[in-house]
Amino acid sequence: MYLEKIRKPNDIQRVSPKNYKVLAREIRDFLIESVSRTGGHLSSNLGAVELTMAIHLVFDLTKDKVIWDVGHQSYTHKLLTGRRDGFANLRSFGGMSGFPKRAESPCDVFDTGHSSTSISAGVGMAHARDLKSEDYHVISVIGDGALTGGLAFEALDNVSSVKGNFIIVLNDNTMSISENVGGVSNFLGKLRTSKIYTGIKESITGNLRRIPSGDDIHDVISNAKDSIKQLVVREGMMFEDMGITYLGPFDGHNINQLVKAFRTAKQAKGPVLLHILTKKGKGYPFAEANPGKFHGIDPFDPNTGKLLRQENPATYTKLFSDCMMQLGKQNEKVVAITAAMADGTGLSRFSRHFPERFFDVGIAEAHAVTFAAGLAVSGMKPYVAIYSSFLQRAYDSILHDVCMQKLPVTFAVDRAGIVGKDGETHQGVFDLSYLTSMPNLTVMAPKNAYEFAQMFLFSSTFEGPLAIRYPRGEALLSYKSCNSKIVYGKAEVMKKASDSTIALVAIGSMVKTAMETAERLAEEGIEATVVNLRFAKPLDLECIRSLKNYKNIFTLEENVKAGGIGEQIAAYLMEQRSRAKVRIFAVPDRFIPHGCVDVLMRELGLDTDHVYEEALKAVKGSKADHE
Ligand SMILES: Cc1ncc(C[n+]2csc(CCOP(=O)(O)OP(=O)(O)O)c2C)c(N)n1
Repeated sequence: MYLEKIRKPNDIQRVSPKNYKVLAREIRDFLIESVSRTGGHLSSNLGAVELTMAIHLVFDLTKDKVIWDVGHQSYTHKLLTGRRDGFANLRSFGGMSGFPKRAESPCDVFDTGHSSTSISAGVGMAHARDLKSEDYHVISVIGDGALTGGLAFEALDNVSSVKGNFIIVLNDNTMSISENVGGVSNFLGKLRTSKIYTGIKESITGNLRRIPSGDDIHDVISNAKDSIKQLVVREGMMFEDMGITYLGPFDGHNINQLVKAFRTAKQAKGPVLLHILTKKGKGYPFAEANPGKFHGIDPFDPNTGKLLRQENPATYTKLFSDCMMQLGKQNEKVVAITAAMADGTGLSRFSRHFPERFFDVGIAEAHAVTFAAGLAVSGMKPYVAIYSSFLQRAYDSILHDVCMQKLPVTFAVDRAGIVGKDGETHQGVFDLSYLTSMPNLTVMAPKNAYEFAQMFLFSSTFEGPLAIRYPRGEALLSYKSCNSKIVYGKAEVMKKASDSTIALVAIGSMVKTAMETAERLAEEGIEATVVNLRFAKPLDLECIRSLKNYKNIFTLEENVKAGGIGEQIAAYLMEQRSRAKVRIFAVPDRFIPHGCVDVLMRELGLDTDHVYEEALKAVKGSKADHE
């Protein structure tokens, strides 16, 4: 076992070249076995094994800096920097993160999770190095999917300002989570397959084969560059014209070729782009055949590739898929937009039935929203489905392009609230705050599956900007009987107490917690009023005013406290001169790490047990005050 001998950064450099292939196989076997137990990102990691090994063989990971775009492909990097034991608790609370974390290792130089940041951060690091006259290499590893993000292009535009060595590794597997689409993908496709490109490839490999060590390397690079300049296809010239030396494409599973390519790139002055072709899921037939399924996967049987726990069909995402089918059939103006997440958001079915009304714009959330604004201003009825944390990318587009012009765009904000194992970068806990701060935007959150469907029905005739936020996972089927008709801006009173001891005012997923708390209080002979807000904006002020004389008002939301519904309700009650003791249950002012949703909710004090205990204390406290 060569992998066992790798206990710290640079240990891989002691492995003899003749054993590289065996080590690659060991890494793949380890990853498949380990991810099959814990779940995690598999396909992208299997594709990046040789690429990562080559980086670790050529660079000094104790000082050179590698930035992993998105970071979901960094498992081999974790293994090669001595974190093998961490895989036993990958992505569980207190365990190792599934993404690069500076707090986890000095070899993780930049935290990632959201796409397309690596070149920007790399350009910054390279400039800092040069300004401080320091000596290390900066390498940004970006996928062809992440390259569709606008931020990556903004960085490319700025790359030529770097005078020292800066390496961009383009890990091109033709896939985003699913098939990569759009102009960038077409452009890379041409670069991969053009006849002239074969000439370049041979020419470069020829040069690489001749690469000696030491000073002669510069001649080799300039020879390689000249031959590229002569032979490069128009597409490769795009990088060259931006001041970036284009080298490639290279076979991303040929470790010896990759090592040579990195050695060449390491010697270059200024920015170099290495175009590396990989296969997503490489070396595990089930993942090669279905890379999308194994992109991010729950625990599975490694022998069959089957999930250990069958997926629950009744997720909110699945319901959204059903709603979109219905809306698409009813109204031919309905169009659906995703930013490279057709499967994740549930839009795949819509895309098959209404291909001409479906748009995958790539990992480009801001563009997705402004594009939707363009569709809406021209008479279409766009639905933009984006996960809560990724929608942060589109803040200004929602505000400036949709809300200011009151355009009828509906945002399906999936994965809102605590999402669990992807951790800090993926928790969807800011949307209620930033969305409710936007004039003209209506913001709703359903308590259960039935209300979810009603809200999308409501959206079909609604004529302004609208966001519907809902959590990851299973859709709640309880409280069916509580479903009153949705009226704009109106909350639903689910339980009305005969006294004014305590009211629980909740939104979305937290309505269940409020109802469970009320049921347990009832067992103690305490009556509680429960309000399901439905609308985070506009808040039902009439309903909130009616609670003004309550002794205790608890607000519950799966969102940060700052700017959330609790603070807004408390401010309103204060204006109304209410004497109620308001207690806000919300996500605290810190980034929430990875872990199971239940565990995290307990940690945050947002579980029923905690709310109930606090409610009991509050009620007893107010009785004591009274006596
Ligand atoms: C801003 C943002 N939007 C969406 C995602 C979800 N996402 C994670 S990985 C991925 C695809 C990345 O494709 P690529 O860069 O080609 O890497 P690969 O997985 O193919 O190696 C997407 C869309 C994200 N992480 N960040």
